[in-house]
Amino acid sequence: MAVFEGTFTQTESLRFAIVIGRFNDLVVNKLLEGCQDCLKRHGVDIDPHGSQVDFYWVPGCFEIPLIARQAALSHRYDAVICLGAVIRGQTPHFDFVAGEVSKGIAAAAFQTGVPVIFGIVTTDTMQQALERAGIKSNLGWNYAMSALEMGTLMRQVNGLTANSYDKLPAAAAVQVLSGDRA
Ligand code: INI
Repeated sequence: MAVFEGTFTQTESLRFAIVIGRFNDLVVNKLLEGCQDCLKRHGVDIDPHGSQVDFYWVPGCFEIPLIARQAALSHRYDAVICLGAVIRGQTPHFDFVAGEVSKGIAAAAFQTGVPVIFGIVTTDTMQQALERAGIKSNLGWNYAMSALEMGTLMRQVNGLTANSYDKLPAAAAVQVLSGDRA
């Protein structure tokens, strides 16, 4: 038998999508900074014109799951990182937005077989959100770590090595990523 664990090394062939909800952009831009900093320090080229990270901007958290699912379905990414902030103090429909984005992100991962990281800060106040986005710690960093860990773990689970996606015929890659292949 074996132990499967994600790693934080050999990241040069990993590919990520980052889906970002603009709403509460003071918080969200700091989460993005933390996320990019972590990826970069682990050897990922975060240049949007490079080959490892694509960025998708959407209006708010409610829109994140749709784009995250489509990005995952494209089979271009090892993991999709969703970043957003839902703050209770500023909206009576906090529960709707927070509920939909969490359900939607979970569904996107299950439906596609691609890790989709829940990088959504949900707090009662703007102060609490800012504390989690850089004043005390920056959860954007943690979300990037989760993406590295899950992306590399998923390659192992699917029996793929560093550059295998590029070597697979497109149809086989689709089957692997959707979990159809034995
Ligand atoms: N979107 C957020 O990302 N965070 C919020 O706190 C928020 N509030 O407060 O309402 C929010 N609303 C916008 C929502 O995500 C959609 O973009 C909008 O309803 C259009 O569909």
